[in-house]
Amino acid sequence: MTADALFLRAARGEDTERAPIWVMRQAGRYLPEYRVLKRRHSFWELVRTPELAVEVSLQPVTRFGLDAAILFSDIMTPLPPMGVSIAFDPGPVFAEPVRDADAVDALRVPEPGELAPFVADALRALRASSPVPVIGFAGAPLTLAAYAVEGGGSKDFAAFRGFLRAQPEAAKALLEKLTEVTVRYLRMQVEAGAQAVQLFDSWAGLLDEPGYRRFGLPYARRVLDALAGTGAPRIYLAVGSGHLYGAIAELGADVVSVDWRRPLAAARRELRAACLQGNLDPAALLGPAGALEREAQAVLLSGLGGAHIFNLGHGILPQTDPDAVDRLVDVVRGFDRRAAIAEVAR
Ligand code: 1CP
Repeated sequence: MTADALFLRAARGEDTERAPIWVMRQAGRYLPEYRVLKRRHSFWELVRTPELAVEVSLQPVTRFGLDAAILFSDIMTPLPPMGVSIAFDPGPVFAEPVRDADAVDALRVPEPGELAPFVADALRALRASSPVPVIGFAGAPLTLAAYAVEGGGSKDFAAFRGFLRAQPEAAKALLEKLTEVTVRYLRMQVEAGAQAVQLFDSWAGLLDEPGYRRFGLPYARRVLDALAGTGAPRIYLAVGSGHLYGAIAELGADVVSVDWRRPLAAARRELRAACLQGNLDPAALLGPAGALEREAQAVLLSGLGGAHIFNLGHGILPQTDPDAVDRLVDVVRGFDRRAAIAEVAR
């Protein structure tokens, strides 16, 4: 894979001739070939066996001809080495939520070599076999803390939001440990071959701006700063976070992922990021072909003001028909950004 691959050029801020495309959660339950493997292996088995993780990572790249491969893993992967036990059903379920200062004290901050060595092995193998650039990823400290305190997924993370108020010192101690682990984990991924990294702050949008500035931004910024010297572009994603764009602009991410609630052209002014990623509503893949094409074209047009990586605004839905992804890839590949800019200028 050469350094001038389309995805990496866009991620570094270049206004490319066409928008590269990859899809969040591109490997997973909507793909029949994934479901075949899932009948024989548990989720953790797929993640912890490098040959299987590589096979799953490449499934969507091979099928659709996408412009980047993301390692098949989960944002929870670095947490068991810290001393917590997590099952998947299908989302993460913690054996014991982290709810007080003693539980935070008990968490270990493992050395890089103890942190998921199977991830480093999988990334080396993926880098060697992938025809396109390889993306590594981690959960942002705030989002990992939300799961750890809540004990799993939730619509509103009420226990976590209560914890931030009732035990702010314990919350900060937890965020400190998660920040250190995330820095080590992402550095390890870049050393193993990840050519870009995405920091998933999926639940940052639950907080108001003062809350985000206190419990989200400083920790995410430390993670991104620690990766700045590696040369791997750093992508930041926070869903439903339009009210935080003023703060997110201060993060210094190379790429900001935008969801469908905000048009890319408006987000570009507010975020001042060199490159935007997004932002098709994943539900567009559930509708008729004509509507999908129109919505995708609107995203492509809205992205013309600078570097753009085409993606969904959030993860692909499990009920998506893979043929719809094929149609989407055709639309994005067929869209000549230079010609479109000339057209708009006329
Ligand atoms: O096979 C199955 O049934 C398990 C479903 C599944 C899959 C396919 C989970 C459980 N995780 C994954 C893979 C995964 N998770 C990837 C794969 C790489 C890719 O192809 O994109 C990635 C990047 C993630 C990251 C992840 N896990 C996030 C951040 C992204 C986002 O959607 O905001 C989050 C929040 C998780 C937690 C998680 N893991 C799994 C589920 C179902 C969830 C959501 C739980 C919840 O909040 O309810």
